[in-house]
Amino acid sequence: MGAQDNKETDPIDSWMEVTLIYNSALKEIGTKLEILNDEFQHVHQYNPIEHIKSRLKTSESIVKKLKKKGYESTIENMVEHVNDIAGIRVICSFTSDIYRVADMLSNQSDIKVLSIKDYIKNPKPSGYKSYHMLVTVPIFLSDRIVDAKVEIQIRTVAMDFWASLEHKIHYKFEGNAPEHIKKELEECAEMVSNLDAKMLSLNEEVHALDPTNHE
Ligand code: 0O2
Repeated sequence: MGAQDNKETDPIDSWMEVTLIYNSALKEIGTKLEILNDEFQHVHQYNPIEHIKSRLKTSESIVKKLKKKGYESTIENMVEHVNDIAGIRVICSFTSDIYRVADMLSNQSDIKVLSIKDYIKNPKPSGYKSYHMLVTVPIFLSDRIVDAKVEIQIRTVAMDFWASLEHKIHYKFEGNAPEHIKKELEECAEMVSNLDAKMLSLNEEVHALDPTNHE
């Protein structure tokens, strides 16, 4: 988090403050996404977003991540080195919607995009696919403005289905799942990609045949 312009800023120095600011950031981004979805419905008669899930990382998970990265558990290190204290997952119907939502959000003047990881174009070796954006959003407090980091994961319903099961398996076997399970997950990831591509082309075909479509 950083100061904006020349407004006064104090370091975030308590867990209560971290919770307040990151919760506010989740609300800000959540509202932006809902507005974009409503506007899209109004203009194009369909919703690119199926649903949105948001969560604040637990203190235990934050401490675990800091330890893994070799940092002491301080508020300063948390804010500096843990990028997903505030996390939002956006579930879309089609792959094309993912890029549409990402563009619409990153074009907003108060959003700063810090980094993008496109695991759809470059899937992880596990088969994981998702579009990750790390952004900051300004939070207007009574006496200052702070930029809060939010990790946004955007993926299709099918990618989300795969990631949920893979995440469960990963934790169950503490990262050492049997080879045959890993292989089957990779095969499922391939099926997910094929399914997403088929659903997208079907949707495009139906859209092109729609007599009410004037685009
Ligand atoms: P959890 O339990 O979901 O919170 P960073 O974590 O940002 O310091 P990294 O690992 O480069 O560094 O970030 P990346 O690649 O953007 O991944 C962050 C999050 O994406 C993970 O959070 C997961 O939620 C998800 N993710 C990444 N890779 C995989 C994967 O192979 N399978 C599944 N199911 N999810 C994945 P956490 O904190 O690792 O875990």
